[in-house]
Amino acid sequence: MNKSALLITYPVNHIASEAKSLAESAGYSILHTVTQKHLTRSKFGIGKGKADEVRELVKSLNIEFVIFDELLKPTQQYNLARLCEIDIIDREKLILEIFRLRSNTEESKIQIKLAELHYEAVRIKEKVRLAKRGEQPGFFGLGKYDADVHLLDIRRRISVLRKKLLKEEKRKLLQRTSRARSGFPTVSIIGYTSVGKTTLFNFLTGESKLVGIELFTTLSTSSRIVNINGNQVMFSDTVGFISKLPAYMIDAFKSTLQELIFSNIILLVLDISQSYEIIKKQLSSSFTVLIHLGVSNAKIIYVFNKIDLVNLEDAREKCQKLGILDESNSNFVMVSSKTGINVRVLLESIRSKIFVNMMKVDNN
Ligand SMILES: Nc1nc2c(ncn2[C@@H]2O[C@H](COP(=O)(O)OP(=O)(O)OP(=O)(O)O)[C@@H](O)[C@H]2O)c(=O)[nH]1
Ligand SMILES: [Mg+2]
Repeated sequence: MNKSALLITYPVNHIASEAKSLAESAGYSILHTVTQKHLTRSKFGIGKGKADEVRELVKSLNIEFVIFDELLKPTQQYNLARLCEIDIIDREKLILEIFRLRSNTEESKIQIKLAELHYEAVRIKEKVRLAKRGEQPGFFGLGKYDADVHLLDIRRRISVLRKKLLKEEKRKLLQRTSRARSGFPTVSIIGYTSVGKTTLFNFLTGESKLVGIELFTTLSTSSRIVNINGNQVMFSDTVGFISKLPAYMIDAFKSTLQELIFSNIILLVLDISQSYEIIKKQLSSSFTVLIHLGVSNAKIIYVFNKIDLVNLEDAREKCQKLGILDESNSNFVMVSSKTGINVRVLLESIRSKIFVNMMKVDNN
């Protein structure tokens, strides 16, 4: 059974539709959407008048949750929750909920648990801070002593999980080292969630990994070896990106994403059937993560996927606007991972880029 929710988001189409997809991926049904230009006002995130309006809507539509498409400070979240008398799910919590639903490996389960504890710790620290100032006594029904004990417990759990994660990471590092020793060049498929990374991976490797219209279908990396004209190449499918992913969550998924640093080639996949604004935003989200990880631009091939859904003229125009269009450029390919259009061209770009990069290494 889906949980009924009211969505508070920005009055921008692509932002609102992403927020709606995120909410649906986490199992909510949006019964009503309220848009506001500013979602970072100090007391409730939105202004008092709007907050009162939301409170009335929640009552009259019998809504169970408010989804707030921004990162909220603990006090803002608390103030709005108290006003509306229901739970407020901010963007961070929403992403955490999806990740929890999807995590299916030991490593991703530990990572998500750590991220959740971090989220909780920040909120309890705020309770302690307010209690110390004599404000909000009994904040969320807890006294200062209870909050302190709870915080200690969370810190202890975080340290246990960090140790576990370190163990998992060491195991992965060993795997990676043995792979590196096997000497195969590696290609990582990355990009915004739902652009078709796994579909491309399946097409290239003959695998049948789960694909889906919902956001964050894939939550752990998988790798397979493919033969390109007699050359063995290792392909890895990865976790999708999203905008406004909190920095500590990028850290939590670092070991998954670390594959990227070791890759010879990065296929940065974009969905050409989306609007120019969306693609532009997705491109910059993906870049932020790559920069955070220290990946060099020379390794990137831009893959514009879902070309079967658009006409070529429109596709070219979008790429031109993005400043990426240069079809003689081997850094850029339009494909359909569903029908296989141009996948051969992509493979040839990969092969030649690996070769060129290897020559560069030899010459240095
Ligand atoms: N028409 C069309 N649909 C595609 C293409 N590639 C992927 N899709 C669809 O797009 C949706 C998302 O595909 P996935 O492969 O799961 O996307 P992903 O990038 O792996 O997504 P996450 O794992 O959530 O990050 C699915 O419904 C696919 O069937 C394509 O080339 N053409
Ligand atoms: Mg996937």
